[in-house]
Amino acid sequence: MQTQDTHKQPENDLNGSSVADLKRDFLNKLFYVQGKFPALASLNDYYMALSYTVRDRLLERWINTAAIYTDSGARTICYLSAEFLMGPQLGNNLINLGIYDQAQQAVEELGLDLDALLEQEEEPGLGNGGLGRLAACYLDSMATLEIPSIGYGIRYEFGIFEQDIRDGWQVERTDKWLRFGNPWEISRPEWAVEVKLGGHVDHYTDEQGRYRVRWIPYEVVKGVPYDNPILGYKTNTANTLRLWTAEAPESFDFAAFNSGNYAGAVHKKMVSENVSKVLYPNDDSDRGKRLRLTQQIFFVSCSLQDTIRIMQVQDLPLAKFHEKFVIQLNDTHPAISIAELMRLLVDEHYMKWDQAWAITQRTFAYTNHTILPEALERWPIALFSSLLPRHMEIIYEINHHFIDDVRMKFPDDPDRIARMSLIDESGEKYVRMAHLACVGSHAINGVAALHTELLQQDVLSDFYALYPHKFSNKTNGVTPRRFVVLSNPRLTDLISSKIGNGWIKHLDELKKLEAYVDDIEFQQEWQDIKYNLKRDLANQIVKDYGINVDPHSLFDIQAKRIHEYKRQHLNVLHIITLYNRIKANPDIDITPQTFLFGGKAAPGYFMAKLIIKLINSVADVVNRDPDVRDRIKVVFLKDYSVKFAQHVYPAADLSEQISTAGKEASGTGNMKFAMNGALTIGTLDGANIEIREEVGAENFFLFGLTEQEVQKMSADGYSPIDYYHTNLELKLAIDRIASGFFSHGDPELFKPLLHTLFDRDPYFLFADYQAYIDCQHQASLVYRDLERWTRMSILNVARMGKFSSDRSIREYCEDIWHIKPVKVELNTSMPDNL
Ligand code: GFP
Repeated sequence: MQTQDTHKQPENDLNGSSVADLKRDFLNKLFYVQGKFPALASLNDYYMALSYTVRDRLLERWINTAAIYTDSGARTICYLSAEFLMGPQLGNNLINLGIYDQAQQAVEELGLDLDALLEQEEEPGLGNGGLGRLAACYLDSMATLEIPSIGYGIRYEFGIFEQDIRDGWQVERTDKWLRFGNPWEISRPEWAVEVKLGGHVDHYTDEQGRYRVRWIPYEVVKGVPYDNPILGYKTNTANTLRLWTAEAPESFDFAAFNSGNYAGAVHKKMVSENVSKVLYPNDDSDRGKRLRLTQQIFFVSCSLQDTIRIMQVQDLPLAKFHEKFVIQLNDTHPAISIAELMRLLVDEHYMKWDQAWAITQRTFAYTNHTILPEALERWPIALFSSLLPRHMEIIYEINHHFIDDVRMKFPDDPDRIARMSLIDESGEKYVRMAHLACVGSHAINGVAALHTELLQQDVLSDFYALYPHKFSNKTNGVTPRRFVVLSNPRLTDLISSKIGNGWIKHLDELKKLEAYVDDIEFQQEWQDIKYNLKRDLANQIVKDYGINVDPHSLFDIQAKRIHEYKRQHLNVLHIITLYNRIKANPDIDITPQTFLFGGKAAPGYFMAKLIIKLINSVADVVNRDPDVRDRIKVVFLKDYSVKFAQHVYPAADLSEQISTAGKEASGTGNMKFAMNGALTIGTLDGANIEIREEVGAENFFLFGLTEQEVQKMSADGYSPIDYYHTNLELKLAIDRIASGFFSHGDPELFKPLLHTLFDRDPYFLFADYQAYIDCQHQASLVYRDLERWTRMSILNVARMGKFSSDRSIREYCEDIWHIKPVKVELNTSMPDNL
């Protein structure tokens, strides 16, 4: 139960938010929107009725925010992202509106359970992982900080697949998140735009003798916007997330129908709608390249046309585009916008190239999220030219000017020019999207200090040499509203009872908790909360998997996308090592430990899928072996999602952040776990480094090679097999897998995984193995001293202030966007007449 104090209802409400008001409106929505009466109503009807009740209260703020932004012509940040992993909306909106308690009471008085209604929500899984969830956290912070912003993305009909586990393997199922409707969105067909694809380009002189360019497309797709309100916490600001759906300009071809071609009559509709049909999985870069590039130009073009429409509505000249808008590119997926804005300004609005280019560069800013070479997007020239012939010309032109600049600054350096060119000509020709993003933006940032340093020194070092002033670091953050207040109300209430609730908006205030770190009573309450959360998760696990786990055991959790660089298989090697120790000495004294995994593997990423199979195979053996006597348990939590994550972060004791140093750009799960009182076992990678700096080295379980050591080892010639031959426990663990012990005697099953480890071990598992085992051992010993562990846990939470996404957004506002908050008053009420 949330405290009244934490979630006080805001003033000036048009729609009352008393329990009686909410009950009345709820029944009203059930009747007049869902068209149901209680005897026929399903749980989903009740969820919809409550959502519409809440949405009315959002709309009032949304309309007022839009009115003020329109009147003031406020400078606005457009956050362009191919992914927004929003998570369920109802609970978050109740928290941000400050009516959680009233809603809970209202539905209880009607004989319903709020938790059951919250569970009913299908979450919009419009993202793969960290990148999309970061975008969602940033929207929350921008609204909370009263920053005028629009999120632009794609309304995928099918989001990230639902994950099932069959015989230990991942099986993907279509995510039909829209099947029962989405009460939060409002479609705006009147603002639909058209996007051209394919065809050819005409260069000609018009009647007045002016040089003009005309793109004659092969096809046109219509983009229809769906708006979602993004309410800030305890503020009147409600910004917009505008997601585009693809439609055919004409959905039915009468001529084809009349000639008896019934399939042909709807063919175009089908082809067009495919554009926003499905979210592409990460790490699956070879699939559907053409469709993926189409998705990118589709949402980018729709969004930029929309910004121009807004300029027109507000009567602003296009010459001031960069003053009105700053556009943040969330990785390279929207980087094509640089060429598209040029096209719109030059071809469609007849602006001179130089002026358009100056506006473009001043408008865009680019965030890089990875240095993994396979994730740096590039498009084959042939594909690019056939889909976007005009953009290809524009990119050549940009490149031409750019290369002149490089030549001027670095004369006689053809290698540098080849390295930096927007076109990769080393073999088959490609367009390099990261290069386009760097050239066309005025700011470039990484997402944690180490990552930015690596960008500057390595991946983008040539660009850093050319434009040092463009680079800065913006360490990621996460919203404490969703990931503490909503996910962990018990901890929220305990914290607020001691230090007030200012921390929810000013996370630095958590520091005040340090005064209670030695308070025995407070420690006890802290432990009780953690225990109860673990027990709740344990109950869920027994219900879902029939596996009993002991809430007293150390809950060790690794929850994130499955990837070799994230090293879930290193975690497995530790589990097997513990198992081997028990088998060798059944009475060995070990700390009972529960290992939980969650995460999806990209459907085309075989090795990641094999890792899931390995986890489940080891779980099968370990969980059943009577010698283990329940001292270790392993569970793979299927279909990890934002909704489920909200139950997982609060229940963790130990958070696994064990990527190979230098590979994880930042990580944000590491922050969510630590904010909920988990201690981290991790490498010096991404934001782990900064988390450790903040919480103190003594409150963090550090192990493993540093990034520089990894580099050196790689340069000197790393030989994983030597580790295998010299480390007995490692050998034993690997041999167990190789012998078929975990695969019903089949020695072939895990061979591809083992082969990679023996052969190259590109992520240095063998090199880090012993340090990880030792560090795990140390953590398990500390866990036995509950008071010490609790102190560390409290200090972790108390020192997490830096990792609020509010801090990240403030930095973006000050250093890159130059945007100030705009206060929204609730002045505009429903008109009496027109
Ligand atoms: C990527 C990076 C992470 C980073 C997020 C957000 O995540 O290290 O924290 O972006 O910046 F890999 P994924 O989208 O790849 O999960």
